[in-house]
Amino acid sequence: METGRRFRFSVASAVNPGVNEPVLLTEGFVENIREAARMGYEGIEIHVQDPDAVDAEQIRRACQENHMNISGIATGLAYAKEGLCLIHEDERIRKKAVERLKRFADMAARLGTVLLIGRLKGDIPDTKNYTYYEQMLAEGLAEAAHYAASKGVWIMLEAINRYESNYMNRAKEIADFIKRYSIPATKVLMDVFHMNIEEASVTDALRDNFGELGYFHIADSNRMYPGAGHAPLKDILKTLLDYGYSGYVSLECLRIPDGRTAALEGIKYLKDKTRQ
Ligand code: LER
Ligand code: MN
Repeated sequence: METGRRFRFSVASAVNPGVNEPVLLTEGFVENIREAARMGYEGIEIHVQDPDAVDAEQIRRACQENHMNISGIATGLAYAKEGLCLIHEDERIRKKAVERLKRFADMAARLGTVLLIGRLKGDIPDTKNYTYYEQMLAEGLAEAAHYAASKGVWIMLEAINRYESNYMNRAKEIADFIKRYSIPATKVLMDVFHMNIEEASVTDALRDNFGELGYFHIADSNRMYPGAGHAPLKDILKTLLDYGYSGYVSLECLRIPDGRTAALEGIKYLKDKTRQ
């Protein structure tokens, strides 16, 4: 088994996020990039509501100057702040969600990164009509994914817990959905916080679905920084090492006691537990 670390660490960031958004660096984009680099992260994840309101060129330059990469652009703020959703009853809102994803894909292409989609898949209002909504999700996502693929951009579809989205909460369900509907250029985003709620075993789910894994969110069981809870993080990191994972492991957790401390404690733990 290969054990050298091929994956890179990144940290979630946003400008002026809500108190419970799981992002750690919360100044302007440029300052967040500098701070992540100073802390020893190899990438930074940016949470954005509307890509048209963001200066992507400034972000690109800041990355270049600080030898940093954007690990991914998270899209959930478009759901949290505007209610955009791929299975909304109102067709105009569904269309707006797809159009927004295309603009996100343009931004991702400019920054050489991927799109992270989780909350935009929304809640099924009537689970008796499950297939109807699943098909609706597949239709919207396929349109966005075809557009993204034409720009060379991949989508990472996240398995999020039942309290944030009431369907497809486990890694295998996301992987099966992508295959069943032949959604192009799309892989699975696994997040320890959600997996700890939904999976029988986080490490088994990771192993069983490793072939479909494209991006990984890390936090401890209580969504605090790694080392502050009881998730089996040592086993999880060992599995990622053993399987030769080569994507990003991105720290997405709560600002407890504060974002800076959590980001510093997190990178210390992650580097320590993956040192060869
Ligand atoms: C987004 O990556 C995520 O994990 C959600 O739980 C944010 O609320
Ligand atoms: Mn996540």
